Amino acid sequence: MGHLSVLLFLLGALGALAERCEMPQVNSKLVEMLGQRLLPWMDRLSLEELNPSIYVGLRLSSLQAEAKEALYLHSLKVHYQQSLLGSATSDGEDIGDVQVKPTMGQLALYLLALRANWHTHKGQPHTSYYQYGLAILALCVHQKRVHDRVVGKLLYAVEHDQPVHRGHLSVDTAAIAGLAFTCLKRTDLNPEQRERLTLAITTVKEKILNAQTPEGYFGNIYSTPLALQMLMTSSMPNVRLSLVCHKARDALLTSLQGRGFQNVLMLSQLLPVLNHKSYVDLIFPDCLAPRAILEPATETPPQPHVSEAILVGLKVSSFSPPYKYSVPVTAGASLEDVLKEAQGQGFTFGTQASLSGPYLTSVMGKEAGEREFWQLLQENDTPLLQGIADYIPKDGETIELRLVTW
Ligand code: B12
Repeated sequence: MGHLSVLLFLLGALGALAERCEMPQVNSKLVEMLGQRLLPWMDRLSLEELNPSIYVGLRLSSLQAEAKEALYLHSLKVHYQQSLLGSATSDGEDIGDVQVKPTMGQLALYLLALRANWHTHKGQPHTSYYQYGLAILALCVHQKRVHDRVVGKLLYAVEHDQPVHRGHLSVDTAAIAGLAFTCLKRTDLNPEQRERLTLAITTVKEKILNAQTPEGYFGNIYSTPLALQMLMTSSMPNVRLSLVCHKARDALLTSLQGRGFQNVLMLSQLLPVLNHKSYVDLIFPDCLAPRAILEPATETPPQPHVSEAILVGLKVSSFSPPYKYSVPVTAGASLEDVLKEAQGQGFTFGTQASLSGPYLTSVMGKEAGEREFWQLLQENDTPLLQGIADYIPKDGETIELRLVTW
């Protein structure tokens, strides 16, 4: 055997060891049903409800909302251009409840949305690493080079294990950083960082894989879509990636049977995965891929038994004396409904609209400060995996609101 044949043989053998994270085909009816949950949001064009993540998720899915997509993108452009012009002149002042200046992450999602509009081909911490990574990713898919120092900061964070939240690795943050690194590697926009990028991509993947739970999730149910987006981007030697990803997919599919993916932002991160796509595919979007036209859902979802009255405990220990009250609500009420109901009983709270829904910003007049947030906890000190609008408390359950640092 000549040297070349030996080399080819060795490469072949290595290739055989390297496994890819491939998502097996998902039932198209299920995908359609998930898309139908997004569809009504395409008609919500008010400033508060516009959400660039929805547009990106749909465009990377196997579904399309025809003319609604163009109108949605147009509304995004009008809103973001106005708010950017506004922020240039008003220095990010708030007008009523509406924040004029978009955050780095919202801007990043907007840039991803512009890129996801591949028919026209037209077309940046005092922040979390998630939004920092999202911004680098968004600029990268637009093939806009950022300074090595900017990339270096995110690389350093991953190399030194910084995207952690209260002692735990934030899988979502690691995944977004990994997607940004993958994009930078593919576009070779920062050639000086090539080696560090390659190593950091491997580090992120290993961290995500180590975070797999016995059920199959990476981190938790809601970080799994972004984790899968990241794992799907390339093969890994010596890792049973396909097995690992199958397990994650099965866990996701099981959760889809329940109330798992009601949140529209979560859906927008999941749909690309079910279509074997990641945000990195926005470097070269596949304009020719067929996408099924979404029709509104005809079946009405089963209505909960609304008449049943339940009691939900509400606890705020951050005050002395601590606040504790049993709130009467009807079964199926959200945690937000519980908070509203408690308002008549000496309780007050404030929220701010976000892409994930209403975010609890203040409790009993106490605003969460810089790097603080009002955490939502179950009795055994377990943080809720859903926000106030999505979480449906059970009869007799007590929810604690606790001011913590992040
Ligand atoms: C960073 C982050 C946080 C930070 C936000 C602070 C900050 N200034 O960055 C902190 C640690 C405070 C946080 C808190 C919570 N978070 Co959080 N968070 C994220 C993360 C990693 C990125 C969000 C982001 O920057 N998006 C990009 C920008 C452009 O969008 P944005 O809308 O402008 O971002 C704002 C909102 O997302 C808001 N926010 C952050 N988390 C949550 C959660 C909910 C439910 C809502 C309504 C808003 C919200 O803070 C962002 C910055 O202002 C996402 C991961 C993901 N996959 O999306 C999880 C994520 C959104 N969070 C989640 C959860 C569950 C929570 C908590 C409810 C946890 C708890 N038990 O208390 C709380 C919110 C409680 C409340 N007060 O309402 C889940 C939501 C799942 C779901 N079903 O919707 C996610 C997906 C993480 C996960 N995998 O479990 N979070």
